[in-house]
Amino acid sequence: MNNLTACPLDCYDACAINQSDGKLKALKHGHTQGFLCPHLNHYEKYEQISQPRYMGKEISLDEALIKFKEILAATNRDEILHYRGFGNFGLMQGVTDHFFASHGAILTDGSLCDGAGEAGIIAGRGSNKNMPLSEIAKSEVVLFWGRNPHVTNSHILPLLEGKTIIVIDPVKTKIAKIAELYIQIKPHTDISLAMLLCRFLHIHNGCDTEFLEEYASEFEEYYELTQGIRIKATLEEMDVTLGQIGKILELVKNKKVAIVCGVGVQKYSDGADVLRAIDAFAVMLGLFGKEGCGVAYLGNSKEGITSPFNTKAKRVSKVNTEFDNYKTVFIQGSNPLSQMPNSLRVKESLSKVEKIVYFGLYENETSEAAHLIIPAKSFLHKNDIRTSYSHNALMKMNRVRESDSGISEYDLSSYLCREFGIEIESEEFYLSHFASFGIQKTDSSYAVREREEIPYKNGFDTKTKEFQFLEELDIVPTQEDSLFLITPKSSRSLNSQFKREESVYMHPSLGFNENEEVTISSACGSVKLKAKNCDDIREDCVLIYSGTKGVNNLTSSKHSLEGKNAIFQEEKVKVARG
Ligand SMILES: Nc1nc2c(c(=O)[nH]1)N[C@H]1C(S)=C(S)[C@@H](COP(=O)(O)OP(=O)(O)OC[C@H]3O[C@@H](n4cnc5c(=O)[nH]c(N)nc54)[C@H](O)[C@@H]3O)O[C@H]1N2
Ligand SMILES: Nc1nc2c(c(=O)[nH]1)N[C@H]1C(S)=C(S)[C@@H](COP(=O)(O)OP(=O)(O)OC[C@H]3O[C@@H](n4cnc5c(=O)[nH]c(N)nc54)[C@H](O)[C@@H]3O)O[C@H]1N2
Ligand code: SF4
Ligand SMILES: [Mo]
Repeated sequence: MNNLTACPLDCYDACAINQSDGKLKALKHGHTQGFLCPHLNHYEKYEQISQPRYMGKEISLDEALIKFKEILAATNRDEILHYRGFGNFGLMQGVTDHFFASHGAILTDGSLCDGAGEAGIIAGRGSNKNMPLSEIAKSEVVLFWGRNPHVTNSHILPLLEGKTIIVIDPVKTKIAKIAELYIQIKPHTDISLAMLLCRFLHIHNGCDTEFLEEYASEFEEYYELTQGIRIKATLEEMDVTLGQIGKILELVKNKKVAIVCGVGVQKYSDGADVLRAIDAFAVMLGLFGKEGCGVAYLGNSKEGITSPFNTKAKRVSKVNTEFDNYKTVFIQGSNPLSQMPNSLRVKESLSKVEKIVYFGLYENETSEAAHLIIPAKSFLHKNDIRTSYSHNALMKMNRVRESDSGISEYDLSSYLCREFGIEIESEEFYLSHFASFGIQKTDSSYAVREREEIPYKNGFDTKTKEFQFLEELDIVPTQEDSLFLITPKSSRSLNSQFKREESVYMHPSLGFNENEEVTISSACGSVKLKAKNCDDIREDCVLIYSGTKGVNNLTSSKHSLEGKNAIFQEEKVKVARG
């Protein structure tokens, strides 16, 4: 058995793993440097579902498969919905799409994650090619803008040694505490800051005009647009000083700069414009196409890879899915009852579905609501291959353990294809299809062949090869009398997997006692949680981590204006005792 695999989780780092002496270990070389993270160090302690169930009763896997077939056979094809999340990032997860698309079922599109930011990046650059970790390693200044590396991206930390760190985040994260400059910005005001940075950069003749004339010739028009911002009122609105803006400009001047953005800045209706405005600042500095420079976000993990599966299907959005339009809903690699916005709506809508089939690893709100539960095999027990949204490796995920329980995505799809007369290739065929996009590197690892370490060297991917700036100033005002909801990632969980948080975190000045029960409410719903005091949070914010039960009672299922994304931080909230 080959002992090499990779962590399957939806995480920037996508770590290579070696099984030795029955333990999961990180590779000594490469970005892991011998370390995984708590999720993977304790991976096998989290209890997985081992036995299929139908209507609450345990059944055998064969019985579960027959039951599933019968359910599908008894449902009109266009009344079947396949809802798939990213519980596992292996490319073979998509093989179920092949069956459901070929069968004539409905699939999903849209995103609960990075879609708004991605739409803004594509509007500006024409594509979403990422600045990989290996390039961030070469930069002199790293500006973390709405990303929390100690929690979500810990393998970037060793690369930061000796670099100047700047952090822009409403929460004083660990990286903020060690930064040269930390700006505790008011949430949802980053677009104004990005535009003001461009304006002052231009005023101080700090723009890379040679670069701009070639690749972003409309920069003067953009500068004019930034002049529409009222400086004093906007500084107040953002809770940022002129001194801080000056300091950022001083620190990035003539340096190799990586602007490392996360999903935090774009959980809003105008999330696309936020990333586009941050990109514009990077463009003004001439940071694209140069070593150690650029903007790192969540790149397109499938860049350079084509799908071997049939994926042609009618699709509905993942954000506001009307489950009750379907008789059968098949949920894979996802816990929508916790992780989709507007949980009360989701609950109501799912409660009207005749048959919910849950295909996953763990018990959660969604498995509880499901009629048929089919346990998946974990990554240790199946073959797969993965790519990443933050580096360019193509990683084989070899089966490193044997297990009798659960079924792999391929085996489930192959069973269904056989039963319904749909053609499907062998598992090896698909694995070698994906492997064929790899190119071996000197250290014997593989990278995706088509990806460049330094993208946009010869201009952008827009029609004109030039960066397309925002043309209108469209800043969304917020309600004044309530608190911002910040809902970021927790170090203990991966969204709703592993150890989930149970509290709401607030600044002590809000006056709640430690562990006192409070009700947090928004226009969409409410949730009761234990209060925890924390000095690192602004007084105008409450923080509830992703994965906390009930957090999405508060969030709206409206879409971002661009990118068909969820907007988890748009709704403001109130907190009351009891
Ligand atoms: N431990 C752990 N790791 C994870 C995950 C997990 O659940 N747990 N989830 C994985 C997934 S699915 C993803 S998408 C990635 C996301 O990883 P990150 O991109 O790091 O995402 P978040 O933690 O949501 O938000 C990052 C930071 O944005 C800040 N922020 C919030 N609102 C604003 C704002 O208006 N302006 C600015 N400037 N900052 C703001 C938050 O305070 C937070 O510190 O992490 C992955 N890795
Ligand atoms: N309030 C709030 N809500 C959020 C977010 C937030 O920051 N705040 N973040 C959003 C983001 S960025 C994301 S990406 C989504 C994530 O939302 P989901 O995609 O629902 O992610 P998880 O909660 O991690 O659930 C993943 C599920 O995948 C299953 N699974 C794991 N491995 C496998 C496998 O190999 N095969 C199969 N079949 N199943 C498997 C597990 O049982 C687990 O229940 O949540 C979004 N929701
Ligand atoms: S850091 Fe991310 S990719 Fe690496 S082991 Fe942990 S969860 Fe997996
Ligand atoms: Mo995500």
